[in-house]
Amino acid sequence: MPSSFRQALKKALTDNRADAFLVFNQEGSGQPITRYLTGFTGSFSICVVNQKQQILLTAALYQEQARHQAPNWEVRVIKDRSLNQALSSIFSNTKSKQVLIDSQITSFGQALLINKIPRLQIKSAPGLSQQLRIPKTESELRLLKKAASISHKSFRQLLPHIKPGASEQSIAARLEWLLKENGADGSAFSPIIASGKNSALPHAEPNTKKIKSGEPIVIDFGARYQGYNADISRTICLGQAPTKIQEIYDIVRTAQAKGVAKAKAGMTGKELDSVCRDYITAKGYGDSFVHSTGHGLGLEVHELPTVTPSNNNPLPENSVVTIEPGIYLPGLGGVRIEDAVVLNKNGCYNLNQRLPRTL
Ligand SMILES: [Mn+2]
Repeated sequence: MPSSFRQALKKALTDNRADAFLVFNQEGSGQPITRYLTGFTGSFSICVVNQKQQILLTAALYQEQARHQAPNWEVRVIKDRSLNQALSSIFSNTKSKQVLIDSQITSFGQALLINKIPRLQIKSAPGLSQQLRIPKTESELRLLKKAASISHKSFRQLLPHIKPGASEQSIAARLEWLLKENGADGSAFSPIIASGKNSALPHAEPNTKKIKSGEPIVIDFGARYQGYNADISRTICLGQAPTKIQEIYDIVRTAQAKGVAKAKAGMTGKELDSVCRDYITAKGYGDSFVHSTGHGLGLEVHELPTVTPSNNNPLPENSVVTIEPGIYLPGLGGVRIEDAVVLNKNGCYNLNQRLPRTL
């Protein structure tokens, strides 16, 4: 756990008048924060952090892995799968304890389990585990850069295989294979290969449709490397693009470049969103830009901070956000261009600068 994070967590405990922070990692939502805190990558654990101790509870099958990956944590094995007993043993003294959880990643069942333990009281800090991870450390940035470079290489190798007659699905499959072949843990998410009319759906799922010449193809993909994700979109076209597609392409391309040029730490999410949105609106396509400009990127593909019209908070230094305006014309097609940038006081560093943006 980075020392900056430990300090922020201790402050959160004090601010919330809580004795301990508790994270359930059970098939999903608590995994990124567990990995961040401890290094443990398994799919079942509970972390308990208080001002003095850090305890990692896990199942017997994970004990070796947990001791290896989380050497600074006191690893305890949950016997007989009794979570209740395991938690009770940690909070065994008679004094009542205030336990801080992040309600966005704690299930109702998990909260009930805490509730069943006498003397434990729940305090909730929704989103805390993402908020504390917003500023990225040097080593996190290195992993994000590596995820980006694997993605770039894979995209370049994919291009010769995007030809008329190839199905969206087969291109998606090849891309996932390339990412792994080039050293990724895997795909950050199922790649979007959306051609023709499908490209007008921002979150289209690749299907058996075959690619044709003269269609826009939105490719949204990324590698995951040591847990850290890339998230990149490019729009390409085989042969001559129709006039309308070329027109919206140029608008999105300019809006995206403006966003990257203006992005810096200290501006609010709303301000950065408006850089792209106002330009697209001025060009007459405001209603066709149907999503937010961007989102945080790290151990999760979508995390805080958000680049949305509703985020009035300043974007912190060393936060990583995507800038991904798009225009979608139902029945015709869509265009999206997406890079992820690291924000600093004077501007930003574009993690995906090296991947060309041409239709
Ligand atoms: Mn994205």
